[in-house]
Amino acid sequence: MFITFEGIEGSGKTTQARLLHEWLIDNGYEVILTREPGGTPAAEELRKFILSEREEKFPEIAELMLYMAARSFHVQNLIKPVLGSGAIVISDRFSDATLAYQGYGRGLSLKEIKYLNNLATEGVKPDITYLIDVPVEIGMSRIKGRYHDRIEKETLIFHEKVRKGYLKIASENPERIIVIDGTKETEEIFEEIKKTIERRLKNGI
Ligand code: T5A
Repeated sequence: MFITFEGIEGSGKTTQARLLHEWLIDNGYEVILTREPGGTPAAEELRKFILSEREEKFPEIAELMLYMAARSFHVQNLIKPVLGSGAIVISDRFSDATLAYQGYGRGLSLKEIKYLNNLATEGVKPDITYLIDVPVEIGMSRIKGRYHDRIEKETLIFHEKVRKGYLKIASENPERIIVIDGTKETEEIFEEIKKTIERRLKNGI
């Protein structure tokens, strides 16, 4: 089973991905928690490159290609082998993030991103995606005061576009993407996630 978590900055997706990881381990499942960009040594190096400030202009196309390159390392060297071994993979962000950020946020072609995603993922798709949805002001207020990377420093308008993009992607993939109200308490959100996962595990997906 391949589970992904998505959402804007400060939505609480990392918190929920960690809780689910712990809960599955406690229940005897073999499961790994990974993230994008990152997850393998090469992809983590690319993450540092992508998210750090540079003196020269960072072309949007270069950004897109680097996310895809990181995804390719991640899929080939970690996600595919682990899924192949029968274990569960939880990824904090995956291909929907590129559609939301580079597509809806930056305005790059959705069609081209879908094509590149298909190449980078080798057709690997999540079985379930949790979109933790919060208004941008709430997400931003939660991460106030900590270091902000290159993408987090984008304008509120950019993050609004990303949020709307995520909701659009969810409306187009209702069988895969579960939208969760991320403004609730952490424990309440996790109870909701746990219920859907228990059902899926019982039904064998
Ligand atoms: N990106 C990524 C792209 O542009 N394209 C791509 O293709 C991909 C893969 C990656 C960056 O790259 C971009 C998106 C990102 O800008 P990241 O590390 O995944 O970076 O992204 P972040 O959004 O920065 O991840 P964070 O871990 O910072 O944020 P989360 O996961 O949304 O939030 P979390 O769980 O760490 O929580 C943030 C704070 O809120 C609190 C937590 O305790 C924490 O302090 N919190 C809550 N507070 C109240 N109520 C709740 N329910 C709470 N849940 C958590």
